[in-house]
Amino acid sequence: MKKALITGITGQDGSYLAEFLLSKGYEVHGIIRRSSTFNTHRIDHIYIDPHDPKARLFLHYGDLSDSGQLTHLIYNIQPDEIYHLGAQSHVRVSFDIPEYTGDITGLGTTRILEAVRRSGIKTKFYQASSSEMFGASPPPQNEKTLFYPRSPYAAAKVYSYWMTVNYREAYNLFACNGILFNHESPRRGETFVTRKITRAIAHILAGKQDKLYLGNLNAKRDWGFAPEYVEMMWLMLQAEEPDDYVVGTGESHSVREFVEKAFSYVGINIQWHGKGVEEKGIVVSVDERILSTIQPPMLEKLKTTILKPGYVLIEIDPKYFRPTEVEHLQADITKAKEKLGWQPRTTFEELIMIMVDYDLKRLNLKPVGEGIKISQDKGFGYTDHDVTY
Ligand code: NDP
Ligand code: GDR
Repeated sequence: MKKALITGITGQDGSYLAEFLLSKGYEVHGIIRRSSTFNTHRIDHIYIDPHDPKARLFLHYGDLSDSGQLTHLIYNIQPDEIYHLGAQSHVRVSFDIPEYTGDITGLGTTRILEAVRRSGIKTKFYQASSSEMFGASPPPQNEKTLFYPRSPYAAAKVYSYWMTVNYREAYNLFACNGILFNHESPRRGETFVTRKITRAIAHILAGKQDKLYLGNLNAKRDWGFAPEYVEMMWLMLQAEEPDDYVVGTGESHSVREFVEKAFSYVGINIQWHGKGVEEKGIVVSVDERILSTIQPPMLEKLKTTILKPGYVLIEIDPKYFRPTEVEHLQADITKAKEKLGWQPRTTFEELIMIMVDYDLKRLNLKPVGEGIKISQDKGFGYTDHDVTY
């Protein structure tokens, strides 16, 4: 049985990757942080008591700032593959805590690489590199595009990228960088823009929120579906030779488009008025479709308050602007397609439907339905867990 070690197992990608590796027959070890509140909700459904002989998922306390424990774990577990996904992963937050971000997102990678080298074990290593490293370099971006980081987060990821390349060249380590463009899912952290929007829609329809405040609506991203991207992480470590790959969809859309499509999926049509920080998203019409998702008493209330033409539903709050922004990311995935035969299978529109439906279900609202059907057809192992945590 192959053994994998995942840092960041409690995050969006870590949870999908753990599921995927368990389905491939792996024994999976994950590093979790001590927290005063539970932080394992994304993996609770796959965890079984380690005393059970069937257990194949094991969790260990550790932190990317603590090299002693990282070395101890790597030496004792002796994983065949290490997936290093742990990071302070929020770009906006990295401007507030640049030093911490450098320590965890940057130096954390070196701590793992050194732990591998010093423990002398034979393992393969995956580094969660990011399209943010391309920053101001114009699209489309591929493996040869110049890095031009625009945040402390991106600078830390560039450092980690090159440390990974260096350990490959200096010590012959089987080490790969997956340069992943934005990927989302019902498990996406709630402060990233896609999930913030889909979650707000559910809260608005449940009568728990009456406005959505956003930052830069013009930024363009290449948004894909996270469960497909973790398969690519695994594929990279199964290749003959270690290499670096760009992973994305090849399509790019603005935050504005995401907002419009997500709201129109539940029947709320938005039009934009004004410019810059004065811009507002105003309800222009509400389709019949919305009637099916909300219970009558709430529907009547919302119809007289926020679900009526002219209501200002979206406003700009400059606190969500970044001191330096990444305006346009769009992947050129030629290499991933040609060398590893990987390609994305979920469209932008499908991704939005999936995320909105799961957020509606979470608040006990009736999902529109297409998103749930698409995710089930894709067989990505959605369980009740995805709507109850
Ligand atoms: P998340 O933010 O959802 O997860 C981050 C994980 O890192 C969590 O498990 C978190 O633990 C853990 N972590 C944070 N700080 C530490 C620390 N000091 N010590 C140990 N673990 C820590 O990120 P995603 O799943 O979205 O992304 C996974 C990786 O891929 C990250 O490195 C991210 O930067 C990178 N990436 C993500 C992309 C995306 O679009 N999602 C695109 C490209 C790269 P806890 O749960 O306790 O907070
Ligand atoms: P990003 O994701 O910075 O690309 O990093 P995020 O969803 O935070 O931002 C995407 C774009 O949306 C704009 N935006 C807002 N963003 C947030 N979070 N909140 C808002 O209210 C808002 N309004 C507009 C942002 O300015 C930005 O342009 C993600 C993370 O997962 C990284 O870890 C990963 O490396 C990259 O994707 C690829």
